[in-house]
Amino acid sequence: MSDLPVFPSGFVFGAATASYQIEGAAHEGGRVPSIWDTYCHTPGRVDGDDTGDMACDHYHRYPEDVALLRDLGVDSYRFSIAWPRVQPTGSGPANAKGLDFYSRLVDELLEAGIEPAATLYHWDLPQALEDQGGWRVRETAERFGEYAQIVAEHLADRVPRWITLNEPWCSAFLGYSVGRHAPGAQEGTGALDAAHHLLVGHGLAMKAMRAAGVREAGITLNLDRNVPAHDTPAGRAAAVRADTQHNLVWTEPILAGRYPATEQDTWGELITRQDFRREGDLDLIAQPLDFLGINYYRPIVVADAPYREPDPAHRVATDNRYQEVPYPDVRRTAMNWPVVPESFTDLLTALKDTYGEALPPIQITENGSAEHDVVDQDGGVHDPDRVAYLHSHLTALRAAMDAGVDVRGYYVWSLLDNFEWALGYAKRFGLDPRGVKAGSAHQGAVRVPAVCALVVECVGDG
Ligand code: IFM
Repeated sequence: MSDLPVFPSGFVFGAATASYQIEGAAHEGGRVPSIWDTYCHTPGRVDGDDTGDMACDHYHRYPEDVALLRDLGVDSYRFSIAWPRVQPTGSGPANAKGLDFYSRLVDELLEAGIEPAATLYHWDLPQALEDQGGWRVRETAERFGEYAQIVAEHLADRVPRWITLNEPWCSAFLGYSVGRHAPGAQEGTGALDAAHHLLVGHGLAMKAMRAAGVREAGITLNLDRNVPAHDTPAGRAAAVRADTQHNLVWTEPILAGRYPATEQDTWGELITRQDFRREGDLDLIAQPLDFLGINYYRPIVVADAPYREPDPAHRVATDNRYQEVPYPDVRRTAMNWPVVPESFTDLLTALKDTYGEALPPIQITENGSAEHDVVDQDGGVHDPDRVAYLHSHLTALRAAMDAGVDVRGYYVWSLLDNFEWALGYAKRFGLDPRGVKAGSAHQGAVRVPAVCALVVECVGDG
């Protein structure tokens, strides 16, 4: 490809996955159920009643997957550690077999010349902790700090880059308000408690990782670009409420050491009770980061709307007087997400404008697209839509860097087609079609490596 953007030498290109989405081996090596096992095994929760029981069988096939990464030519691999494998009930001593699995994976990566980047929490909370209140209760944050200590002490010498939480928005709001992610709750204050305890857990994990001597530590947020549908005072205020719920609830405490000034307008009566916040929490949450991880996929257009539930006693935390409206006239991915690469540039430059020097270097820890891939007559998946998506988003990323945003790396989501949460296996984000359902036309297909070429060709020495 001739018009590929060129990135500075030292810029990290990688691919990402998450434990429950690829590992399988749900009952092996001492692993016990997480909230996602429970959720998937509750009929009707996940499309097709799919589960992560087997997923891509990465637990057994990780050497093949590391070989794929090596052939792809990436510098780094971002994976997540399953808490219920390492500390099955979420407290007490470590499970040696669980730690050993990740130790073997890390060694295999290092031998292949690939830098490991580990996420401590990509949503698989031990079910035993959910039974005691889950993220609604502060004890879960404390347990998370202890788990972080166990893992970091074991792997800090070989894993240079660490991420505390992946997309806490999904854990708090999809999990405890929308109910479309495990544990499937639909609550008001419970979800706000969860958001705060995730932040506290992040702070405790940062402390534990620093004590264990990790080289680089940060958090990954799925920041959204919330665009007002109408350029009116009401339309702009609705976009600010969406921004508060999606972004500011995390970026304000983490980057600026304060709670969002707009939280009262966003949550009204639900945020009046603040006993979940303790003195000293903001200092814990706002510890310096070595990088901010950002997962970015699409913009969201929002319009002003009344509460869906007028009675605050029955209102969920994501009912904030706005509604999403369709993005006009653009291509959509198989997730029905609009493809608007320039909004990626806008998100990053706006973040820089807002936080200035307080914004740490950025790692794009996920970006990619699910597409309606077709297996061609030659048995290959030629991926034109995914190639176009990645190409345009890498160009948009480079534009943000040219505008002064300090971005150090980019990880494609995802290495493998895998378990896409409540949507099961129907949505394919992978550079490799491993995680497809048995019997699907995609089984055994070979992905033509245009995407791979795209990733490695972008590195120049500018
Ligand atoms: O598959 C997910 C991933 O687990 C978290 N970020 C978004 C991806 C695509 O939906």
